[in-house]
Amino acid sequence: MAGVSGGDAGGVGGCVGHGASGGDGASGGDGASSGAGASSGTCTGGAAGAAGSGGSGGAPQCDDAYKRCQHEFKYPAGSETSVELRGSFAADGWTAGVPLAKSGSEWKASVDVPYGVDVQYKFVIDGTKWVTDPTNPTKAPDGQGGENSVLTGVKCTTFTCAPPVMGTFDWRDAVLYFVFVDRFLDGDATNNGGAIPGVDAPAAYHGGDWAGVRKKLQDGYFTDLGVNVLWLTAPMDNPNQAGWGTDGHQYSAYHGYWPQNLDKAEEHFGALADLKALVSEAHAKKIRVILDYAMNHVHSSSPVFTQHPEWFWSLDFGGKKCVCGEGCGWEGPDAKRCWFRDYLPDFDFTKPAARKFSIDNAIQWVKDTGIDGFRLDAVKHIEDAWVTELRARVKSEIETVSGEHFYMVGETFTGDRATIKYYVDPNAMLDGQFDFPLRAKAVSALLTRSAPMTDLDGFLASNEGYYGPGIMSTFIGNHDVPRSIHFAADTPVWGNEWADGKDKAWSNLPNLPSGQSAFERLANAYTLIFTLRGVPLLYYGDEIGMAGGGDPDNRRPMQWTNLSSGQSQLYAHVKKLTAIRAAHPALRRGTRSALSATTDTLAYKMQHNADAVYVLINRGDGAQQVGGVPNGAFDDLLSGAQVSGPSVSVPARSSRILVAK
Ligand SMILES: [Ca+2]
Ligand SMILES: [Ca+2]
Ligand SMILES: [Ca+2]
Repeated sequence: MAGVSGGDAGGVGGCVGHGASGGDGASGGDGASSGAGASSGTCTGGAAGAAGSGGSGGAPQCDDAYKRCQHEFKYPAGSETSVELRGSFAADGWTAGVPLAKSGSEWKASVDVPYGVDVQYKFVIDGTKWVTDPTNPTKAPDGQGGENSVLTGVKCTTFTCAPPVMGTFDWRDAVLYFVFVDRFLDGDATNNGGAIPGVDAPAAYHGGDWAGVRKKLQDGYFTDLGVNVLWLTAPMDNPNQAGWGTDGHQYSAYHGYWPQNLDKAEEHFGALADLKALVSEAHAKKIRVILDYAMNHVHSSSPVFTQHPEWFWSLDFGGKKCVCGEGCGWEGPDAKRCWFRDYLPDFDFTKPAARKFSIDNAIQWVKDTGIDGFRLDAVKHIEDAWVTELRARVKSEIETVSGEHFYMVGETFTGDRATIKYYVDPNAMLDGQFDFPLRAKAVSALLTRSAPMTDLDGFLASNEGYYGPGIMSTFIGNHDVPRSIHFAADTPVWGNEWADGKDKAWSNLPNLPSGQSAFERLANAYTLIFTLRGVPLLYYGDEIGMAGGGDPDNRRPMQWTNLSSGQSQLYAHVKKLTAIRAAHPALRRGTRSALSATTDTLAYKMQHNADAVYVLINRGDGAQQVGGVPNGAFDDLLSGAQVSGPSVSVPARSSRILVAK
């Protein structure tokens, strides 16, 4: 939630306040959302998330259980036409094999295997005949009267980190779509309620609801787009009253970040049964659902605040009003106790009873709805024990029943990677967080063109492995920053990638760019995040480059019709990217290696086991030769063109995703 502008309460937006355009986020009314709190100073410069903060560049760090070593499997070549490896090297390794490639007198494949753990395996010859490894004498019973070959625990000093996998879904395969429920689709006009006095239209409820989301599921919108996880705004009941944002405007609770009755569903979105029906509909289509959960605070009208004021930090703090960014700082020692707005009491989770109440509520939402994960708001504004206790209870009460890993992704709105990384620990805290530093680098290199692509190249090298076994969520836009398309305009509406857009939130609102070029630049940014590891996030409407300034203008009603040609072209590009990503494990689970970078171009290779994919991006306004590609012939999965390395022409403002012919 970022709080940025309005009303979200919190907002805060990360870096925004510093260096960038002002306003910390709090401006808005969400209050909650943002949470972030600007991390001072860290976001403004190019260095901000760069290699600097926190650590050692690209070398990954993780516990042995998450380490993976590369091991080359070989099979002596004979008259067979194919050899495939099957085994316990991966969770799905017995069903999804790795093909070996013939090289002289041997078949070979380099495969990631778990660190220090024995791997049982067989080769499948010509697609039908299962045999042990003739070059490896170590064997074990296969439980079916035969034997498997055994690779004895491989250890290595150069390793990658892989997240834990449980159940039927590997979260590295997720493509996330953020449905801002109130602004998506009105599927049931009977729940729209009346106007709230004092609130202007951009900050009022717009009628969107869970029935509307369900209808789009039924219509196949998400399936067509290639999305397999939905993130829905917070479901808890919020009050029907106005609250002042820091921008001098009154807001409603359309964003869901002012929890009042924590165990009730927000009536503007529907009944609990509607949310359950939505989740069931999604699951039937192999789409997971995660809910936004705002745990930092409640609304002052909430019964829990009335009944248990001792579970909340007092607003009065040494004679000052401890509102974040006002009497108290968004950062520093007061960051966990400050109130996002003076009507949003802040839980004191140093109190075990308060923690238990809140975590009980979060767990109950999971049990009541069958959701698959949480997006957790403003994590750096709450006490760590809340996160660690939630993870422990998710393991014991949810995962033991579902048999599926419950994904938790946090929001810490900052350019400081060390702060973000602090919470990333799939075993004890969060699976991942939103990669704000990567977003900043992508925007400055690909959209505003204020930094050279070599800068992005260096950042990517330092970012790889930085979060260990974490599954970060990569993104270009969200509900706390101006719509991405405006950074991509021929003359960017905002030149600073951390701009919060509050100068164009209520007036002087930006229009949809004409022509194709802005959409082509945004398409390039999507090529980047859909060809890197992580969970790529699409903020609703960004798949068609919707217009919008700062909060709340970045939350306009979803545009369902009358797309411009630029919008249609962008949508088609995103669809291709999700399909290419689904077809190539290298893009979801692979290791990246840099191929070349210039001011306007970037090229890298993604490889996972036998799957190798080459990504070439040209942000320039003319065609460029992109080097570093191997010799040979390639198919471009985006355009269908056939090209040859080592130097490939890439048209203006476009990208190529190549596989060897
Ligand atoms: Ca409605
Ligand atoms: Ca309500
Ligand atoms: Ca707090």
